[in-house]
Amino acid sequence: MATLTPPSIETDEPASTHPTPSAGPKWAGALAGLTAGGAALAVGELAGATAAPKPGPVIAVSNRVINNAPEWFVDFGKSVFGLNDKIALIIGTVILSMIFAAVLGVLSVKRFAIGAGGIAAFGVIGFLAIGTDVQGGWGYGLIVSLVSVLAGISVLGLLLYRIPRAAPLAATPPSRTAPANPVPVATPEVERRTFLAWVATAAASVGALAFGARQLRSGAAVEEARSSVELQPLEGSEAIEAAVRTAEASDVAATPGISTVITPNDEFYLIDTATLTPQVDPANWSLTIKGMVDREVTYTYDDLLERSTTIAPVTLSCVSNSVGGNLVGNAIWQGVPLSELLEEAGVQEGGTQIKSESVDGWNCGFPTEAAFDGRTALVAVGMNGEPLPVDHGFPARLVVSGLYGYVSATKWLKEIVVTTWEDFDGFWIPRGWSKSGPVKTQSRIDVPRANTAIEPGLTAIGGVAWAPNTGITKVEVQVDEEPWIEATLGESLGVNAWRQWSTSWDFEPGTHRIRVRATDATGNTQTEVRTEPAPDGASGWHSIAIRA
Ligand SMILES: Nc1nc2c(c(=O)[nH]1)N[C@H]1C(S)=C(S)[C@@H](COP(=O)(O)O)O[C@H]1N2
Ligand SMILES: [Mo]
Repeated sequence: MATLTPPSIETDEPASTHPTPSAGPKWAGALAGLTAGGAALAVGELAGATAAPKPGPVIAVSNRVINNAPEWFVDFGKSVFGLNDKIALIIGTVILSMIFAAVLGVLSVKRFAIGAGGIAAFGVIGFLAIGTDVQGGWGYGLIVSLVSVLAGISVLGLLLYRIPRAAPLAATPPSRTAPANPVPVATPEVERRTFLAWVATAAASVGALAFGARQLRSGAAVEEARSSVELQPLEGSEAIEAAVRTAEASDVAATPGISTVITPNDEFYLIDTATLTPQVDPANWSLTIKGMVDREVTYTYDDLLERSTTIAPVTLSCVSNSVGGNLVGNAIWQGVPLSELLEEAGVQEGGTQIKSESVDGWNCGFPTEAAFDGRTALVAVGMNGEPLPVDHGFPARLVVSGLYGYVSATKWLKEIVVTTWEDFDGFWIPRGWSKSGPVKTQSRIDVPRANTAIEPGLTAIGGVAWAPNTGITKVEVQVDEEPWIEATLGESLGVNAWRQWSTSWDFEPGTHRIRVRATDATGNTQTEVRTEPAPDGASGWHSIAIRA
């Protein structure tokens, strides 16, 4: 009787290339397991790092072990790794986990459930360790373990799905008469390469995640160190605070929408080349002054904190700020005068340039003169009464009034080198920016906002103007082609700080142009000639259009 059973398949290979009991060499299983284990750990650590200082799975497990292990075990760890016991234990935990994961991977080639179950068991250990940790917690532990287990099982499944076959296709004797197989069949070599490519991709992602986790964690640690810093209470600060209060209480400051006298730290513009904000632990940081000096000097963070008795409002501006732009801010900086530190090092004859470098290798330079000509030039540790925010250069940065940031304001400062003007060009100089970077006098209209509609009638016009080192003495405003009118200036915080200005105008219905120009204390009025920011800062009058 004819049978309905399909014709038997003549190869011992299944039609699909999915993992089957017989498929996959041990080495491939081990690799899949290792990668999956790595993924589980990295994802768990990343999830944990977002809640730092709560411990991630590795630390939590290490803590459990260190709290419960016999002494001989801890000693063994120390003798093997020659490191402190905690680090040895962390490394040990990771290595043990990896061995376990590799074994699981080998077993999973036969039965995926073994691998999945093993990773889940792993997760339970992590969960218990985090749950019982003094800094951990059960809810947090559950989330971290769940995402970690999910990541591990997914990666294991993904890789096992692509595992190369253990037995080459040639196990089926080639038939001489059969036509060439029309379906392209992956050769073992191709399969092996594909699998390795998947492993490599997954491993690279694991590396990136682990790096991200480490970065997040060190960020949290540095933020913690920063929040425990106490700046010197200063006598001079009271006078400045009083001046700020007066300025903020003035009619000009009351103009709705005008920039504040002091730019709050979290609103202060941010510019740097760092892809990852440097996380500098002040305990392991110091500032060295070297180069053309009589003696090399080094200062710890505490040295600088103790000596940071100078406080000054300084408007910092980026050379890339276009006319009317917002890459400018006014803060009160607290620090040590650069001249003091340079004098201790003893600048030698001919040392005409102050080069400074950050922990992440960015650098810049300005004339030595700027440190000694009486302007505010600080190694700053404080910004608006707080330790420097991490983004703004914690633990220390340079602030030099009257110079754009790109030639002077090194954040995460590490080193100051006295050199000659000719011998060194800062980071931005070969990239098309001028070697000298004095700040150009500028003024900006904050309100009304450009390209908005206002009610016809009497309307406040206001903004800020700055001419660091010189000070602003006059701001004028022009509406359409009407005569220029002089604005009222806000209270001055000193020559280095921007100054608010305001006036008002009775607008007829229709579109209008408003322009502003400032005059500094030397009598120079801003040039009308518009230039681009490159190479040495934008010039020209800020001009806006509005509709009444
Ligand atoms: N380490 C480092 N410091 C740096 C920079 C940088 O890229 N790296 N950029 C400079 C530039 S161009 C400017 S305008 C100021 C900006 O400082 P802020 O981000 O605190 O506003 O920092 C300066 N200091
Ligand atoms: Mo800048």
